[in-house]
Amino acid sequence: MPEKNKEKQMQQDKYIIYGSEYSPFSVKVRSYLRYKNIDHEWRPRTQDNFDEFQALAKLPLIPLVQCPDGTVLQDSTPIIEKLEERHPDKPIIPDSPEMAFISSMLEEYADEWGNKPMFHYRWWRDEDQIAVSKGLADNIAPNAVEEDRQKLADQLRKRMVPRLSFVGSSEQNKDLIERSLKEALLLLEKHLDGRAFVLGGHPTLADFGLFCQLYGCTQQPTTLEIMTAFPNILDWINRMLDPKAEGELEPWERLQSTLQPFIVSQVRELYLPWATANAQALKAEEHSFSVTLKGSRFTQDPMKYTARSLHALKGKFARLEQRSRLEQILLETDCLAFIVAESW
Ligand SMILES: N[C@@H](CCC(=O)N[C@@H](CS)C(=O)NCC(=O)O)C(=O)O
Repeated sequence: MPEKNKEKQMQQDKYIIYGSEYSPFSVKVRSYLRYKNIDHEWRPRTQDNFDEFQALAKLPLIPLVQCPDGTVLQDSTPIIEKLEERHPDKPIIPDSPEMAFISSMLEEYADEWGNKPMFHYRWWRDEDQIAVSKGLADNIAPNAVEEDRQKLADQLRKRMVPRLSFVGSSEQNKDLIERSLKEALLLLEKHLDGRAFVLGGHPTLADFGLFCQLYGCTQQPTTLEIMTAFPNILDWINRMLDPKAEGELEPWERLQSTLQPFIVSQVRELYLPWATANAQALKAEEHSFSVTLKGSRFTQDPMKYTARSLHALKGKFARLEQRSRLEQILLETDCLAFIVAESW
Protein backbone atom coordinates (compact mmCIF):
# COMPACT_ATOMS: atom_id res chain seq x y z
CA MET A 1 0.00 0.00 0.00
CA PRO A 2 1.43 3.43 -0.88
CA GLU A 3 2.62 5.36 2.18
CA LYS A 4 -0.09 8.05 1.82
CA ASN A 5 -2.98 5.57 1.72
CA LYS A 6 -1.55 3.67 4.64
CA GLU A 7 -1.56 6.89 6.60
CA LYS A 8 -5.18 7.60 5.63
CA GLN A 9 -6.17 4.07 6.58
CA MET A 10 -4.55 4.44 10.00
CA GLN A 11 -6.33 7.73 10.61
CA GLN A 12 -9.66 6.03 10.02
CA ASP A 13 -8.90 3.52 12.75
CA LYS A 14 -8.93 6.12 15.46
CA TYR A 15 -10.89 9.06 16.76
CA ILE A 16 -9.78 12.50 15.65
CA ILE A 17 -10.40 15.38 18.02
CA TYR A 18 -10.25 18.93 16.70
CA GLY A 19 -9.55 21.27 19.60
CA SER A 20 -7.27 23.83 21.12
CA GLU A 21 -5.07 23.95 24.19
CA TYR A 22 -6.97 27.17 25.00
CA SER A 23 -10.41 25.51 24.79
CA PRO A 24 -11.31 24.02 28.18
CA PHE A 25 -14.06 21.88 26.67
CA SER A 26 -11.58 20.42 24.16
CA VAL A 27 -9.01 19.68 26.85
CA LYS A 28 -11.79 18.02 28.87
CA VAL A 29 -12.56 15.55 26.06
CA ARG A 30 -8.85 14.95 25.32
CA SER A 31 -8.21 14.03 28.98
CA TYR A 32 -11.17 11.68 28.83
CA LEU A 33 -9.82 9.93 25.70
CA ARG A 34 -6.40 9.64 27.34
CA TYR A 35 -7.83 8.20 30.56
CA LYS A 36 -9.85 5.61 28.65
CA ASN A 37 -6.89 4.65 26.44
CA ILE A 38 -9.06 5.31 23.40
CA ASP A 39 -6.86 5.55 20.32
CA HIS A 40 -7.09 9.14 19.11
CA GLU A 41 -5.33 11.96 17.38
CA TRP A 42 -5.40 15.45 18.92
CA ARG A 43 -5.64 17.82 15.97
CA PRO A 44 -5.25 21.48 16.98
CA ARG A 45 -7.63 23.54 14.88
CA THR A 46 -5.40 25.89 12.88
CA GLN A 47 -5.69 28.20 9.89
CA ASP A 48 -4.39 25.33 7.76
CA ASN A 49 -7.15 22.85 8.64
CA PHE A 50 -10.00 25.31 9.20
CA ASP A 51 -11.84 24.36 5.97
CA GLU A 52 -11.54 20.67 6.84
CA PHE A 53 -13.01 21.48 10.30
CA GLN A 54 -15.83 23.56 8.85
CA ALA A 55 -16.81 20.83 6.42
CA LEU A 56 -17.40 18.52 9.42
CA ALA A 57 -18.85 20.96 11.95
CA LYS A 58 -22.59 21.42 12.49
CA LEU A 59 -21.81 24.04 15.15
CA PRO A 60 -18.86 26.46 14.92
CA LEU A 61 -17.50 25.04 18.18
CA ILE A 62 -14.66 22.89 19.43
CA PRO A 63 -14.22 20.18 20.51
CA LEU A 64 -15.31 18.21 17.48
CA VAL A 65 -14.74 14.46 17.46
CA GLN A 66 -14.69 12.45 14.25
CA CYS A 67 -15.29 8.78 15.03
CA PRO A 68 -13.54 5.97 13.13
CA ASP A 69 -16.85 5.30 11.26
CA GLY A 70 -16.94 8.94 10.14
CA THR A 71 -19.67 10.07 12.57
CA VAL A 72 -19.12 13.56 13.92
CA LEU A 73 -19.79 14.40 17.57
CA GLN A 74 -19.89 17.86 19.14
CA ASP A 75 -20.57 19.18 22.64
CA SER A 76 -18.37 17.74 25.36
CA THR A 77 -21.01 16.22 27.67
CA PRO A 78 -22.85 14.20 24.97
CA ILE A 79 -19.47 13.31 23.39
CA ILE A 80 -18.28 11.77 26.66
CA GLU A 81 -21.63 10.08 27.33
CA LYS A 82 -21.67 8.55 23.85
CA LEU A 83 -18.07 7.33 24.09
CA GLU A 84 -18.76 5.98 27.57
CA GLU A 85 -21.43 3.68 26.03
CA ARG A 86 -18.99 2.46 23.37
CA HIS A 87 -16.01 2.10 25.72
CA PRO A 88 -17.34 0.82 29.04
CA ASP A 89 -13.93 -0.12 30.55
CA LYS A 90 -12.77 2.16 33.37
CA PRO A 91 -16.17 3.85 33.78
CA ILE A 92 -16.15 7.53 34.73
CA ILE A 93 -19.75 7.44 35.93
CA PRO A 94 -19.99 6.13 39.51
CA ASP A 95 -21.96 2.90 40.05
CA SER A 96 -24.00 4.35 42.87
CA PRO A 97 -26.93 6.39 41.52
CA GLU A 98 -26.45 9.15 44.09
CA MET A 99 -22.78 9.69 43.32
CA ALA A 100 -23.46 9.45 39.57
CA PHE A 101 -25.90 12.34 39.93
CA ILE A 102 -23.56 14.39 42.15
CA SER A 103 -20.83 13.87 39.57
CA SER A 104 -23.13 15.10 36.75
CA MET A 105 -24.30 18.05 38.83
CA LEU A 106 -20.70 19.12 39.50
CA GLU A 107 -19.88 18.78 35.82
CA GLU A 108 -22.90 20.89 34.92
CA TYR A 109 -21.88 23.56 37.46
CA ALA A 110 -18.34 23.56 36.02
CA ASP A 111 -19.45 23.84 32.39
CA GLU A 112 -21.99 26.57 33.00
CA TRP A 113 -20.73 28.58 36.00
CA GLY A 114 -17.08 27.50 36.31
CA ASN A 115 -16.57 28.73 32.75
CA LYS A 116 -17.51 32.29 33.83
CA PRO A 117 -14.42 33.15 35.92
CA MET A 118 -12.14 31.40 33.40
CA PHE A 119 -13.53 33.45 30.52
CA HIS A 120 -13.93 36.66 32.54
CA TYR A 121 -10.29 36.68 33.73
CA ARG A 122 -9.17 35.75 30.21
CA TRP A 123 -10.49 38.90 28.59
CA TRP A 124 -11.02 41.48 31.40
CA ARG A 125 -7.55 42.92 32.09
CA ASP A 126 -5.02 44.15 29.50
CA GLU A 127 -2.27 41.86 30.78
CA ASP A 128 -4.41 38.73 30.36
CA GLN A 129 -5.89 39.86 27.03
CA ILE A 130 -2.36 40.31 25.65
CA ALA A 131 -1.01 36.99 26.96
CA VAL A 132 -3.99 34.89 25.88
CA SER A 133 -4.45 36.46 22.44
CA LYS A 134 -0.75 35.86 21.77
CA GLY A 135 -1.01 32.24 22.92
CA LEU A 136 -4.13 31.71 20.80
CA ALA A 137 -2.49 33.22 17.72
CA ASP A 138 0.59 31.00 18.19
CA ASN A 139 -1.74 27.99 18.27
CA ILE A 140 -3.91 28.99 15.34
CA ALA A 141 -1.09 30.12 13.03
CA PRO A 142 2.01 28.18 14.07
CA ASN A 143 3.66 28.64 10.67
CA ALA A 144 2.95 32.35 10.18
CA VAL A 145 5.68 34.99 10.39
CA GLU A 146 5.86 36.92 13.65
CA GLU A 147 4.31 40.09 12.22
CA ASP A 148 1.24 38.21 10.89
CA ARG A 149 0.86 36.34 14.18
CA GLN A 150 0.86 39.63 16.08
CA LYS A 151 -1.81 40.97 13.70
CA LEU A 152 -3.90 37.86 14.32
CA ALA A 153 -3.46 38.24 18.10
CA ASP A 154 -4.71 41.83 17.87
CA GLN A 155 -7.73 40.73 15.82
CA LEU A 156 -8.56 37.93 18.27
CA ARG A 157 -8.33 40.31 21.22
CA LYS A 158 -10.67 42.76 19.48
CA ARG A 159 -13.13 39.98 18.68
CA MET A 160 -13.12 38.28 22.10
CA VAL A 161 -13.30 41.21 24.54
CA PRO A 162 -16.87 42.18 23.51
CA ARG A 163 -17.87 38.54 24.08
CA LEU A 164 -17.33 38.97 27.83
CA SER A 165 -21.00 39.89 28.12
CA PHE A 166 -21.99 36.44 26.77
CA VAL A 167 -20.93 34.88 30.10
CA GLY A 168 -22.29 37.80 32.14
CA SER A 169 -18.94 39.47 32.73
CA SER A 170 -19.57 43.19 33.36
CA GLU A 171 -18.67 45.98 35.83
CA GLN A 172 -21.76 45.03 37.85
CA ASN A 173 -21.03 41.28 37.96
CA LYS A 174 -17.22 41.36 38.06
CA ASP A 175 -16.78 41.18 41.85
CA LEU A 176 -19.13 38.23 42.26
CA ILE A 177 -17.51 36.30 39.40
CA GLU A 178 -14.02 36.89 40.79
CA ARG A 179 -15.11 36.06 44.36
CA SER A 180 -16.72 32.84 43.12
CA LEU A 181 -13.40 31.59 41.74
CA LYS A 182 -11.52 32.38 44.94
CA GLU A 183 -14.16 30.66 47.11
CA ALA A 184 -14.19 27.63 44.81
CA LEU A 185 -10.40 27.34 44.99
CA LEU A 186 -10.31 27.58 48.81
CA LEU A 187 -12.93 24.85 49.22
CA LEU A 188 -11.57 22.56 46.51
CA GLU A 189 -8.04 22.85 47.89
CA LYS A 190 -9.25 21.45 51.21
CA HIS A 191 -11.26 18.74 49.51
CA LEU A 192 -8.28 17.57 47.45
CA ASP A 193 -5.99 17.38 50.48
CA GLY A 194 -4.86 13.73 50.48
CA ARG A 195 -7.37 12.83 47.76
CA ALA A 196 -6.38 12.10 44.15
CA PHE A 197 -9.70 12.99 42.48
CA VAL A 198 -12.94 14.74 43.43
CA LEU A 199 -14.90 11.59 44.28
CA GLY A 200 -11.92 9.47 45.39
CA GLY A 201 -9.38 7.23 43.68
CA HIS A 202 -10.25 7.71 40.02
CA PRO A 203 -11.62 10.53 37.90
CA THR A 204 -15.34 10.89 37.21
CA LEU A 205 -17.31 13.28 35.00
CA ALA A 206 -16.98 15.88 37.79
CA ASP A 207 -13.16 15.93 37.50
CA PHE A 208 -13.20 16.29 33.71
CA GLY A 209 -15.65 19.20 33.90
CA LEU A 210 -14.00 21.01 36.80
CA PHE A 211 -10.33 20.62 36.00
CA CYS A 212 -10.46 21.94 32.44
CA GLN A 213 -11.84 25.35 33.44
CA LEU A 214 -9.13 25.65 36.12
CA TYR A 215 -6.47 24.48 33.65
CA GLY A 216 -7.63 27.40 31.47
CA CYS A 217 -7.02 29.64 34.50
CA THR A 218 -3.36 28.54 34.59
CA GLN A 219 -2.92 30.02 31.06
CA GLN A 220 -3.71 33.57 32.23
CA PRO A 221 -1.27 35.66 34.32
CA THR A 222 -3.85 37.01 36.83
CA THR A 223 -5.42 33.64 37.63
CA LEU A 224 -2.10 31.78 37.49
CA GLU A 225 -0.86 34.10 40.24
CA ILE A 226 -4.01 33.38 42.30
CA MET A 227 -3.63 29.65 41.79
CA THR A 228 -0.04 29.42 43.03
CA ALA A 229 -1.56 29.46 46.55
CA PHE A 230 -3.37 26.18 45.85
CA PRO A 231 -0.83 23.36 45.45
CA ASN A 232 -3.33 20.49 45.81
CA ILE A 233 -5.36 21.92 42.93
CA LEU A 234 -2.28 22.43 40.76
CA ASP A 235 -1.20 18.82 41.38
CA TRP A 236 -4.69 17.57 40.51
CA ILE A 237 -4.77 19.63 37.30
CA ASN A 238 -1.46 18.02 36.31
CA ARG A 239 -2.85 14.57 37.12
CA MET A 240 -5.98 15.32 35.11
CA LEU A 241 -4.06 16.17 31.95
CA ASP A 242 -3.28 12.45 31.61
CA PRO A 243 -5.26 10.78 34.37
CA LYS A 244 -4.58 7.30 35.74
CA ALA A 245 -6.79 5.44 38.20
CA GLU A 246 -5.24 5.25 41.67
CA GLY A 247 -8.00 3.48 43.59
CA GLU A 248 -11.70 3.19 44.37
CA LEU A 249 -14.30 5.94 44.65
CA GLU A 250 -15.38 7.00 48.13
CA PRO A 251 -18.95 7.00 49.45
CA TRP A 252 -20.70 10.32 50.22
CA GLU A 253 -20.11 9.88 53.98
CA ARG A 254 -16.35 10.05 53.44
CA LEU A 255 -16.52 12.99 51.02
CA GLN A 256 -19.19 15.00 52.77
CA SER A 257 -17.15 17.07 55.25
CA THR A 258 -15.26 18.89 52.47
CA LEU A 259 -17.44 18.29 49.39
CA GLN A 260 -20.67 19.57 50.91
CA PRO A 261 -19.25 23.08 51.58
CA PHE A 262 -18.08 23.23 47.95
CA ILE A 263 -21.49 22.14 46.64
CA VAL A 264 -23.32 24.62 48.89
CA SER A 265 -21.06 27.54 47.96
CA GLN A 266 -20.87 26.87 44.23
CA VAL A 267 -23.83 24.75 43.14
CA ARG A 268 -26.50 25.79 45.65
CA GLU A 269 -25.63 29.47 46.00
CA LEU A 270 -24.50 30.22 42.43
CA TYR A 271 -25.19 27.73 39.67
CA LEU A 272 -28.69 26.51 40.61
CA PRO A 273 -30.36 29.88 41.38
CA TRP A 274 -28.69 31.47 38.34
CA ALA A 275 -29.56 28.61 35.93
CA THR A 276 -33.13 28.51 37.27
CA ALA A 277 -33.58 32.28 36.81
CA ASN A 278 -32.06 31.90 33.33
CA ALA A 279 -34.59 29.20 32.38
CA GLN A 280 -37.48 31.25 33.78
CA ALA A 281 -36.35 34.31 31.80
CA LEU A 282 -36.32 32.29 28.57
CA LYS A 283 -39.76 30.92 29.30
CA ALA A 284 -41.03 34.46 29.87
CA GLU A 285 -39.22 35.56 26.67
CA GLU A 286 -37.23 38.18 28.56
CA HIS A 287 -34.10 39.63 27.00
CA SER A 288 -32.24 40.12 30.25
CA PHE A 289 -32.65 38.81 33.79
CA SER A 290 -31.40 39.62 37.28
CA VAL A 291 -30.96 37.33 40.25
CA THR A 292 -29.46 37.84 43.71
CA LEU A 293 -26.51 35.50 44.28
CA LYS A 294 -24.59 35.54 47.56
CA GLY A 295 -26.13 38.95 48.29
CA SER A 296 -25.07 40.53 44.97
CA ARG A 297 -27.35 41.43 42.09
CA PHE A 298 -26.26 39.55 38.95
CA THR A 299 -27.65 40.56 35.55
CA GLN A 300 -27.21 38.70 32.28
CA ASP A 301 -28.87 37.92 28.95
CA PRO A 302 -30.45 34.46 29.04
CA MET A 303 -28.56 31.49 27.54
CA LYS A 304 -30.57 28.80 25.74
CA TYR A 305 -27.88 26.16 26.07
CA THR A 306 -27.79 26.50 29.89
CA ALA A 307 -31.58 26.09 30.09
CA ARG A 308 -31.38 22.90 28.00
CA SER A 309 -28.56 21.41 30.03
CA LEU A 310 -30.30 22.24 33.36
CA HIS A 311 -33.37 20.48 31.97
CA ALA A 312 -31.21 17.46 31.05
CA LEU A 313 -29.76 17.36 34.58
CA LYS A 314 -33.22 17.45 36.13
CA GLY A 315 -34.27 14.69 33.74
CA LYS A 316 -31.45 12.49 35.10
CA PHE A 317 -32.91 12.96 38.58
CA ALA A 318 -36.51 12.38 37.49
CA ARG A 319 -35.59 9.12 35.72
CA LEU A 320 -33.87 7.60 38.75
CA GLU A 321 -35.79 4.70 40.21
CA GLN A 322 -34.10 4.62 43.60
CA ARG A 323 -33.53 8.14 44.71
CA SER A 324 -34.17 8.30 48.45
CA ARG A 325 -30.42 8.39 49.27
CA LEU A 326 -29.85 11.09 46.67
CA GLU A 327 -32.83 13.09 47.93
CA GLN A 328 -31.29 13.04 51.38
CA ILE A 329 -27.93 14.31 50.04
CA LEU A 330 -29.65 17.01 47.99
CA LEU A 331 -31.60 18.04 51.11
CA GLU A 332 -28.41 18.21 53.16
CA THR A 333 -26.79 20.40 50.51
CA ASP A 334 -30.07 22.38 50.14
CA CYS A 335 -30.18 21.70 46.36
CA LEU A 336 -33.30 19.51 46.24
CA ALA A 337 -35.91 22.26 45.76
CA PHE A 338 -34.10 23.49 42.62
CA ILE A 339 -33.72 20.01 41.15
CA VAL A 340 -37.39 19.12 41.51
CA ALA A 341 -38.77 22.58 40.61
CA GLU A 342 -40.62 23.11 37.35
CA SER A 343 -38.46 25.53 35.35
CA TRP A 344 -39.11 25.15 31.67
N1 LIG B 1 -21.12 23.18 25.40
C1 LIG B 1 -19.98 23.08 24.49
C2 LIG B 1 -19.19 24.35 24.56
C3 LIG B 1 -18.06 24.40 23.55
C4 LIG B 1 -17.45 25.77 23.45
O1 LIG B 1 -17.97 26.75 23.99
N2 LIG B 1 -16.31 25.85 22.75
C5 LIG B 1 -15.61 27.11 22.58
C6 LIG B 1 -14.15 26.95 22.97
S1 LIG B 1 -13.97 26.36 24.63
C7 LIG B 1 -15.61 27.48 21.10
O2 LIG B 1 -15.52 26.63 20.24
N3 LIG B 1 -15.72 28.78 20.80
C8 LIG B 1 -15.70 29.26 19.44
C9 LIG B 1 -14.36 29.12 18.78
O3 LIG B 1 -13.35 28.88 19.48
O4 LIG B 1 -14.31 29.25 17.57
C10 LIG B 1 -19.15 21.88 24.90
O5 LIG B 1 -19.27 21.40 26.05
O6 LIG B 1 -18.42 21.36 24.05
